[in-house]
Amino acid sequence: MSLTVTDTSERVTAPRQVDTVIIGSGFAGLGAAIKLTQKGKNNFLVLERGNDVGGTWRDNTYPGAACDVPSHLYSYSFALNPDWTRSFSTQPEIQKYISSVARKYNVLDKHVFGSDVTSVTWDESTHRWNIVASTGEYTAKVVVTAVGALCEPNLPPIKGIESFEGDVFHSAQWNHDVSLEGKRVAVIGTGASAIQIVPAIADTVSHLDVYQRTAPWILPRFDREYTGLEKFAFKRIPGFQRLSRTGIYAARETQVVGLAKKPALMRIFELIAKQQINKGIKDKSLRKKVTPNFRIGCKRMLISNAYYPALDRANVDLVTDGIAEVKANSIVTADGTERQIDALVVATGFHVTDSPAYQGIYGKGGKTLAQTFEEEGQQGYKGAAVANYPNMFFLVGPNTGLGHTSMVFMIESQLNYVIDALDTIDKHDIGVIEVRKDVQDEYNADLQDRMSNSVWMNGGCASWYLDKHGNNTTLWPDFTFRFRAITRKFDLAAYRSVAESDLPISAGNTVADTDIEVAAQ
Ligand code: N01
Repeated sequence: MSLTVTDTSERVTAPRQVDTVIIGSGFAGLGAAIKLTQKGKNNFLVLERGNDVGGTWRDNTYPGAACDVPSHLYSYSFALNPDWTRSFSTQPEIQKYISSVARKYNVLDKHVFGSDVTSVTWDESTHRWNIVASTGEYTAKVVVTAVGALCEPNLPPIKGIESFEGDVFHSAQWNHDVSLEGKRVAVIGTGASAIQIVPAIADTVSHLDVYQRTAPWILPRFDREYTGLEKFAFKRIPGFQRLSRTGIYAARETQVVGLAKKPALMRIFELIAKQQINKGIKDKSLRKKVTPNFRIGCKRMLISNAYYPALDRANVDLVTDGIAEVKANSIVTADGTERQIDALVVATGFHVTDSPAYQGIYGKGGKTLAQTFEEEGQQGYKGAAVANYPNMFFLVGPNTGLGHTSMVFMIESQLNYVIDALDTIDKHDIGVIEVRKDVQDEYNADLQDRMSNSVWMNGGCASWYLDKHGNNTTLWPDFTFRFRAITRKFDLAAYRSVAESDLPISAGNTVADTDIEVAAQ
């Protein structure tokens, strides 16, 4: 469910000039809008391609969609919600929460909804970013990109998939106009989305084929409704909710020891997950098929109590032979078996290390962020800045992802950093600021060094955590409180900057071929 918000879409003719443009309004972009407003930095806009806030939680409306981090932690620290109905909230409740926060903090009028950003180009003569969106053109001194890692659906290049004549949709673009009742359905993928979809539709469809390429590790989901007494305590007993949040945070943080430092310790989780398999599945050959062959944690650990029992149903088949071809009404696997279907759900994840969003960001010298990441790997500094992309800050940038706890914690850490950066820019009248490449390189060398003992690098799996260079450029390889510590304050010394008044031409002039060499601090 998404709350209706005022549609502030507008079409502008001349470029609209603002201090800051935020792209995207999920947890990160919305958080940035709130923090900027609280700081009195009101000359900003949020360009959001959807018609509501919420980002991935607005888009992922598939049956069974829910968070695998408890909501008392998966929420803003400055907007705790005592009314969560259960420990692991469902998508509608999370979306309702995000919408209510946007209203409470009065930032909806800063949003330009329906604003699909097609290019963001650094103008070396004006020292501003030129932004082209479906709602018009904008210029900004600073751009904060908050597009998220899970926003561009990955459609698999499976032979013949375009010739399928039934209903077909990606998990993040669920078509609610299509009823799956009584239909023969196939789900491709067995990741976090698929294992929520499968049990949610298994008793509605007539038959379900689940196409598994790699078996995931699945742990129990300790989900339950909160009692009236608990909800009363969350609301009325001072500190109770924050204490509960801290307890969840601390318990989850212990996983970092196994994930990032001593993968052998993860065996204990494998034992628990194997019990889960035995509990949920009677058929021994099926148990074997769903048992992963890599160390738990190498790919994201999933949680579900309903997935294995769903696979064990008479009307559900797990198909482990690779898909050779999709035909008009069927899927053919490598062994030649053809299975008839009426509808196809593609739960194959997202473009994470190769997001199309990077193709439209043109930095110094006209190089796209996609090109930079292609050549150098997806590297940044503290997940917030990338050399050659001046006056641009990233939320949920490189190496800020997590496999064990709340992304909102990381987002709030980054918000501290970016808002402090904007304060620093104002305080020192900085016109252009850019992270130093040597500092960025040193930061990444240290990051990959710390990553080297982790389960993600040694767990024996292929995952979207790694880029094509074999580096893990998505995850933070340490305790999250360490990330909080390094992002508490903006570190100007890591950047080159030049004062607005020292720029060769003042912003707003458009003299061609003026190349700014950003002066060393
Ligand atoms: O995507 P995934 P997702 N042919 O990339 C398979 C978050 N999330 O949408 O493992 C056949 O995890 C692929 O197989 P393999 C969470 O961060 C959170 O499920 O690559 N199969 C895999 O099984 C999560 O990590 C929640 O071999 C193909 C699946 O598709 C992220 O979103 C809920 C294929 C993709 O799994 C993404 O999850 C849901 C092909 N060509 C999601 N290509 C919460 O609860 C891919 N696959 C918070």
